[in-house]
Amino acid sequence: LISFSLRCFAEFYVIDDRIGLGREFDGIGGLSGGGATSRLLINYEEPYRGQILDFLFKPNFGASLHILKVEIGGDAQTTDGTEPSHMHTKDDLNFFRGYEWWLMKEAKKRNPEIKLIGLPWAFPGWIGQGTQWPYFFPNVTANYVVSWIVGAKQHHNLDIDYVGIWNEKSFDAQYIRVLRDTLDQHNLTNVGIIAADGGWHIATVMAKDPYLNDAVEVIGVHYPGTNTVKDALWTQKKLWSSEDYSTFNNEIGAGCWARILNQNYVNGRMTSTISWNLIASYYEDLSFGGDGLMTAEEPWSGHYVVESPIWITAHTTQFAQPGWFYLQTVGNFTHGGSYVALTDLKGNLTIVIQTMTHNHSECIRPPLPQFDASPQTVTFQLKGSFAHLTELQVWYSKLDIATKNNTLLNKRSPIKVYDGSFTLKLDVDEVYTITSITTGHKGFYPEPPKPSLFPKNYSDDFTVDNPPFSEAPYFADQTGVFEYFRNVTDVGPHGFTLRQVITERPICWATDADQTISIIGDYNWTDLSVSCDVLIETPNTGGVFLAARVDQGGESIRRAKGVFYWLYANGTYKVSNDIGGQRVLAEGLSGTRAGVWYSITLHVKGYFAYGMLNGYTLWKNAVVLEPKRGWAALGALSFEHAQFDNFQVLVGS
Ligand code: 147
Repeated sequence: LISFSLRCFAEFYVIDDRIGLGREFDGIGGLSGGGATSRLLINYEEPYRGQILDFLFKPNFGASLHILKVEIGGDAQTTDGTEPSHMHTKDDLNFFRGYEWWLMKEAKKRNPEIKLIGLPWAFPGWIGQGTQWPYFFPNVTANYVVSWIVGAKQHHNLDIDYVGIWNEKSFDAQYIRVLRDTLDQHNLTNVGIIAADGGWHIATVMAKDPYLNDAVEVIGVHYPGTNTVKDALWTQKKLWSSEDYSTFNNEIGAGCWARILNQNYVNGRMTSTISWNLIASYYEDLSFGGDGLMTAEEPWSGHYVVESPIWITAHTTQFAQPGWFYLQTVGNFTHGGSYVALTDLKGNLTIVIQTMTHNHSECIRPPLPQFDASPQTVTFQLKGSFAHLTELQVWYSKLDIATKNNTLLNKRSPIKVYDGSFTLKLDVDEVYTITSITTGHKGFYPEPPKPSLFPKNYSDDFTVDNPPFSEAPYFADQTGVFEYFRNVTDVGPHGFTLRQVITERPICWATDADQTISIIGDYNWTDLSVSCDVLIETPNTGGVFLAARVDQGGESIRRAKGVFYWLYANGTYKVSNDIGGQRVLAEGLSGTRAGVWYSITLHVKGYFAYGMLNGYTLWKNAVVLEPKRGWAALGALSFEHAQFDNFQVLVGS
């Protein structure tokens, strides 16, 4: 009875700037990479590709992101694939690999103010000079990272704003200082260092090490659960959740995102939150499928989905910009939920409110302590610079998990403010933006094409003069890097090929396979025939493979099973059930060697497989009990050069 009667009255919340401001707002971002999370996006055709980019980056349209963070490719597996380095070897330098350059330029085209961040997950092997450690030669690593920033400007006119250390691995104070010095020596004094993309431990070290403290501009932590620690607050540095979210992008993902965007400041004083990932543009059966602000994983059909987290993002991004300030008057409501208030210091005010319930806003990590949220009436009293406001715009979302009948970024009639105050009846799982900003807009494009399966008859001869991207469509490298190659020594039919180019194990982030592999197609493929021309480049010890039913990729690529048809330079072949070649289904002589092109076909149907070499059956009746399904793939026995041409897959034949 008491609680019932209490709820009939509104709770009061004051919005006031006379007591001073809170921290400067640094923006909301998305992360491409860590790894290969935008792999399929580049292969979308226009106009769909441009539409997707508009939903991500165009101001006053969709997510309208303030920050784009990208992986500095390190040639190694970093969650959903490998991203190429700009320096595969120490004498190599190439700024036209992968898709992050393209993505950053597309983001800048739409929003010239967008901030750019680069962070390595992995490094090419030569960085460690045999040690497999990036801090052994701090100068080498710092020069490598700075060369990426210099090249971004030189070749793409991109100004990188921030750079990180080593994603979620240990940091090294000496390296961070060397990196700062190296940046300064290159006149990159404006590039800020974010450290260390892991836990809060760095804050404690910074408190004791003034040189480290000077070198670091932003303390960036991952998945902070909206909380901070004393040591971090004591540094007086900017605090960012530099990677967060990683939750499937349904209503619960949107609830997670709404809650942390608000409470990362309310509870943790973090002034930026960056979503892993920006867009789920990788085969969904790889690690963490669908954990992006929206989904675009079918370039062959053009189908994409603007998921609810896009509109949750817009609730903040379209109504407050980096450089605005949070007010000190932010907080949690009595009956669950929270609010932040921001101002541009020119009289504008934006209040963002979220009332997510516990079970509808759990993120992938960390565990969310239990809390209650229930309908409530709140009255805001505007004071100081905001006392004179008479009308505010209202944008509204409600995530209805049960019916999926969501309301997303709905413009409602403006609120009249009487005597500096207004009252809202809040239900649960809602987001409100109450603002003096009048430029908000819910962007719209006609429905994209319907979803469709990967083509059942697909081929690629890799013949592209001056390819705009280094990678062939739909191939998703899981260990090693496969690039278009102009084979100038071949005067015959193999002048244009696909080549595996990594010849040394990288300084890994995850556990790359000992073999190199690129997957393609549909995870549900069972019966198919896959053909390719292959060239082993390494005499005696080299080898290549073609595979079907590859059942794993991403961080578990080492454990991939499937049907692997190997040809070796030593004159033998093998059929194995695993990428490691341990479970042998068939083996024998093939007469194959390095430097000669061979045409091979792998045919799998039901429980049986056979293989052809140059048009003749080399082996047959290999028994395949498992796996039942998986991608097609090609690759090499180790980190070695190898080439592929005239790839073809025929499904169900
Ligand atoms: C992060 C990585 O930084 C991302 O590249 C991506 O893999 C993402 C997927 O959720 O996760 O790495 C983490 C892996 C494990 C934990 C936290 C972050 N963990 O167990 O707390």
